[in-house]
Amino acid sequence: MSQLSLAVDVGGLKLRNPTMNAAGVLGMSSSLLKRVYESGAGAVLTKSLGPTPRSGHPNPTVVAVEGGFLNAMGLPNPGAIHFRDEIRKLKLSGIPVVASFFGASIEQFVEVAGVLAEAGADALEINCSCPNVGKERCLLEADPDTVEAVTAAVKDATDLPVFVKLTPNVTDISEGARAAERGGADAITAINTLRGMAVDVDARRPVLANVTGGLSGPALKPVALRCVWEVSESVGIPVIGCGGVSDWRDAIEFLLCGASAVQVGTATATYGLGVFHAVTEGIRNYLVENGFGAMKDIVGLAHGA
Ligand code: RRO
Repeated sequence: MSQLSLAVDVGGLKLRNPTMNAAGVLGMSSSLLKRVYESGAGAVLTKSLGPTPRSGHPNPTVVAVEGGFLNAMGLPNPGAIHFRDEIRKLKLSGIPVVASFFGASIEQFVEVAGVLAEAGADALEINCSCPNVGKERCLLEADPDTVEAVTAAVKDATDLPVFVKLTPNVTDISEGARAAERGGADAITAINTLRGMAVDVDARRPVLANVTGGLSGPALKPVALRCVWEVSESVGIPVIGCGGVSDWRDAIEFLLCGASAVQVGTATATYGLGVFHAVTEGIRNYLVENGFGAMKDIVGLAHGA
């Protein structure tokens, strides 16, 4: 096996390879995230953390659908302050940590960012794209002006790289991407889940207690690829692809569309943690077999010269 390096710098965050777990997947404890890193991820992401503990929505919160899952977790999390020790434990092991976080106001975003930076996070991912809660709890699918203002306020409050995770539940995702870039974002994560629903024909009711949820998994991949394509044509900062990455071919598709790194979520449930090693080694083999000397050589290649 060739040892071509897959190391990458994503908006100032240096990674040994371009894979991470998606926020919300396996991010509830340092022990799980340590396993993610030991399984080969380049960095780990926490579950989205807010200013106070939240228990989330009532069950059922997850349902398997054609090509993936619908979730309506409702932002369950222990609160940023209670998660500080988990971040510290990961840092003691030298693991790059991206802290995903949210707030109901710009002030809350800034407050939580401060807690996570102080705990030792290496980068922050602003979640202003949760599909499952109202605007009063998270700046839901935030409009471009709000994305810009939140990003600028967080960037003012910290020296850490700041990623902004965007929602696909808008007409034009490039507006949100440009707004994040104007606010000073160091990278864009595209995309969060796509709103959908499932119906139980026997109960004649929606399956999820929340009625709607966010679609993840292979069914989301074509939408995510399109979003990465459009975002990478709209901004000059790196893009992190997220949505339906299950194997190395999916990852290569995202890189060709303009992503510099990928996040893996649903596939960890389908294939287990071995997916990180399989994706990175598959990328490495693809580069070597096709005569590329570095990963950056294929980022955005599908856009043409
Ligand atoms: O917790 C959730 O319901 C959730 C979040 Br915060 C998110 O960003 N995306 C998602 O699909 N679910």
